[in-house]
Amino acid sequence: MIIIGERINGMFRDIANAIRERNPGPVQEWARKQEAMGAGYLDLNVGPAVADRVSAMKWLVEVTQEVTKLPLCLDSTDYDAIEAGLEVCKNPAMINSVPAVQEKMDRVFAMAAKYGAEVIGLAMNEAGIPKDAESRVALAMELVANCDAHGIPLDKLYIDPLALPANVGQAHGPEVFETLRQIKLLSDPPPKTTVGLSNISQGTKNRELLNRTFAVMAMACGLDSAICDACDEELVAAIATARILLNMDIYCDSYVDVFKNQNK
Ligand code: THG
Repeated sequence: MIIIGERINGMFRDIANAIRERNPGPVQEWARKQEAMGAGYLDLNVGPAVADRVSAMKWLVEVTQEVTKLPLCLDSTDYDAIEAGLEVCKNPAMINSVPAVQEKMDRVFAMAAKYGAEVIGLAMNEAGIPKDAESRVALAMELVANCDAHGIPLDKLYIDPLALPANVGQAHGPEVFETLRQIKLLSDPPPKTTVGLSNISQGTKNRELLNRTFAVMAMACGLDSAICDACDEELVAAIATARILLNMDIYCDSYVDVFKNQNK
């Protein structure tokens, strides 16, 4: 399972300040730290409070690329900001994200085809996030059809069934797991899957335990990636361990890497 590091997000005060002051230090420090912990992508989100999202996203991409070659996951509901980021990305990026809303899919999949980007498609539409797995899968199918219509290989599409905080959306948990299982039956090759892992524990106690328990349960349902805290060592260890138990690492590489400095 691929870790998409969540930390370069204006939701965090240090990153919000860094963006406002155009101070690359904290952004580059988190980029290096997340890469060292094994992140495969870095999520970049300018946050809710920024004045000019277009120039902020462009700046985030530029300063992040100065210190890492990791692919970037451009996280915004402002597609002008995403496009500004794509224009300056040196490597193919991931667009985060598009709901199953026709005019948004038209713009985002066209942009993805133009820039060779991967896309996260959200299992939601104008009516919001459905309660049950069946409706989430129906929206995933719309995303698959639109992705295919733009000639984008389906394994460049990541479906996000949308994980909600366990304290307000407990009933969604089993529906998310069932959605993950069914998505793998939608097409050949099937789309990939992702989830915003830390959503699960927002506003709860014992956040790390909820996050890592959800991660391994979702992995058993076929989760391919997660936007998550790459610097949570216990989470990284749990993911590496689940990879072994799911026979994803023939040579147990990620397990050996994570535990190489321990003699237990
Ligand atoms: N799906 C997709 N993209 C996403 C999400 C998703 N991007 C954003 C988000 N959800 C995933 N990223 C985060 C990042 C941080 C937190 C949760 C999800 C988080 N932040 C602390 C909090 O809210 O308590 C902030 C604490 C602080 O301010 O220090 O939990 O679902 N496709």
